[in-house]
Amino acid sequence: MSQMTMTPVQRRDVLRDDPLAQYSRMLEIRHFEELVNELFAQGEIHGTTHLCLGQEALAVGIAAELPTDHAVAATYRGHGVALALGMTPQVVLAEIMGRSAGCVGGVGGSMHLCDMSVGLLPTSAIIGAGIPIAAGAALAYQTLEEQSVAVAIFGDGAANIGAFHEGLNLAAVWKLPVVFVIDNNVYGEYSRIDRTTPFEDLHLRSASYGIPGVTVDGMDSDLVQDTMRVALERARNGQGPTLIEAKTYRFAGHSRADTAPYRPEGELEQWKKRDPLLVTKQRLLKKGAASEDQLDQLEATIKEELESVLDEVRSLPSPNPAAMFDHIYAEQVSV
Ligand SMILES: Cc1ncc(C[n+]2csc(CCOP(=O)(O)OP(=O)(O)O)c2C)c(N)n1
Ligand SMILES: [Mg+2]
Repeated sequence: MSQMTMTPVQRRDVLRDDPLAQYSRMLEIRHFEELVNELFAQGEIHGTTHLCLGQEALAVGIAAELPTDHAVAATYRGHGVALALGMTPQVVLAEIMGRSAGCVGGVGGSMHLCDMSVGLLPTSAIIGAGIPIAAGAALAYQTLEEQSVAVAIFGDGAANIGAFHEGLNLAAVWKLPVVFVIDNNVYGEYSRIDRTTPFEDLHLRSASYGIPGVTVDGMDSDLVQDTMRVALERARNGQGPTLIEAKTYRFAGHSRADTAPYRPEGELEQWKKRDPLLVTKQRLLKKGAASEDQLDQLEATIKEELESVLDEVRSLPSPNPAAMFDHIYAEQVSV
């Protein structure tokens, strides 16, 4: 059965112990992002978008280990996390293309994805905002004595913002069941990390909060999954938060108009040698899980399926302009 016709919860469950399903989801994310990139270039999508090309293994490694009743706070670079957690390409693309069948009715767009059936809290464009929100979700779990754990996924740039300190400090003091994941993709907007941050090994910051800090190769979904397992176990045992730093790399620019001319020569090429799709494909071949032909066929099928998703989404209606005033709450104060 194709993953694209499954429900979000099924799409999540299928990842757990199935390396081929995980590879397939990584391919889906890669080609989904490439499709979105093309649609922007053709003027079929408006606004902006932030692609996660090259960061597929982090999203899938986290999703493979996390049950659906655990909350995740992610960012505007969130298409991959949303698809990995289980949201369907149909619903995510409909949101990005401004169709009313999108996850928030087509009025939110690329940066505002959400599906509580798989634990995805609304993604946010405010840097670091997800950190205290995840700590808050964890406080709710702790107070209600639930077994769930909250996860905040955010960038290296976010590790320089006040909310990072506040969220980690409070979570550490109250031993909240939360995992903080820094997606260290080397860049914050148009600046390389060495221009904005005194050192690049951001997991070392955990020492300031008295919590474990670990680093993981974010290009390898298996290693990400293993690291998540340990952090989740700790959180469930009442031992509090863990700071995970995943070393990744942003293959595209910051947002759609950015061609990233500021990268040092050869840096992108160097990282591409460790493309997460390549890492996983080589492992699958080595294990004999599939032949090269089968993996190529899988990739071709996913591309075709995404093309039909696009046809389907193109035919869907846009929301009525009045829909932008739905779900907005105001309190009138009389004087
Ligand atoms: C509070 C806040 N300050 C500044 C910005 C502008 N801004 C948008 S993206 C970004 C860079 C964030 O970099 P990082 O956290 O590394 O995430 P990445 O884009 O690499 O995923 C900045 C500063 C913002 N959106 N919110
Ligand atoms: Mg970054």
